[in-house]
Amino acid sequence: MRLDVVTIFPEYLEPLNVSLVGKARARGQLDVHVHDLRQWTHDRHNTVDDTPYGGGPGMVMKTGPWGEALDQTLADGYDAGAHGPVLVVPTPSGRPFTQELAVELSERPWLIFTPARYEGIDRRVMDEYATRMPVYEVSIGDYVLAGGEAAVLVITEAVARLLPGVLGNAESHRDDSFAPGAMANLLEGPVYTKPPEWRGHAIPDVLVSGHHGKIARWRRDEAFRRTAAHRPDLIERCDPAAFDKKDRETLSILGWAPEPGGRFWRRVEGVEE
Ligand code: 6GU
Repeated sequence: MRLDVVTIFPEYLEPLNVSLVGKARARGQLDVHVHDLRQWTHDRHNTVDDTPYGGGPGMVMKTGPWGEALDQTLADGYDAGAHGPVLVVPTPSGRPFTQELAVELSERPWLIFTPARYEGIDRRVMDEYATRMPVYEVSIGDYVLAGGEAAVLVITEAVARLLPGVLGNAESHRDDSFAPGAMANLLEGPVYTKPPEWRGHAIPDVLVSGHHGKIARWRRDEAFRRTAAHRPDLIERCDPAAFDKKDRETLSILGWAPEPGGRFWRRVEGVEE
């Protein structure tokens, strides 16, 4: 996979040399190119922003530098044999970045990121490139960052670990929270390693019982417990038909019951946590 990032803070992308993404680069699984947007400015002050039409606070990133940057990034990539580019525009007003979108992006051969500072990029830049390639405007959560660079790091890490051969163990995705499959929509429960007792805290006995069925059941119950506590919205989205008898029992103990006639679960009032 080829990744291009155009930014006014190339040094912000240094973490792409570290850990999983850094190793994927070193192994040639990821071909990363970080570009300084200011190289496509032509004035003495390397200006990339200007005041917004219609007034209001803050500044807007200008069309000119982005247009030249993206034209050249596309031309260089195509020359190097890349194909099928997708433009990924990090913005708090984008669609939510989810595991599903990470999977979709991991299946593309070439991602071009345009992290913005200030109030964002002149709309016409996205409109122009949308005529040439898919454009994904993406938000990584319901909070506002000072710029999109940290979001590029987040998205890149989520995507890179899904590329074939990047994670050591191909099984490692299977139980991810948010992975499709049996545990879909459940968060992962707690994990433990040696020693069996630490500062008076013992590990749950079931984990050393050698009984794989009981261990799987315990893990699933813990996943329900954690999901109910941290992400009740995920429980509400579940189809009760997807649950077995013990799942229903566990949920009922946690204070959840099927909506009469509906497909959603709802919290029952008056049940203790
Ligand atoms: Cl992608 N960018 C910025 N600036 N803020 C955000 C975001 C992105 N996602 C959530 N907040």
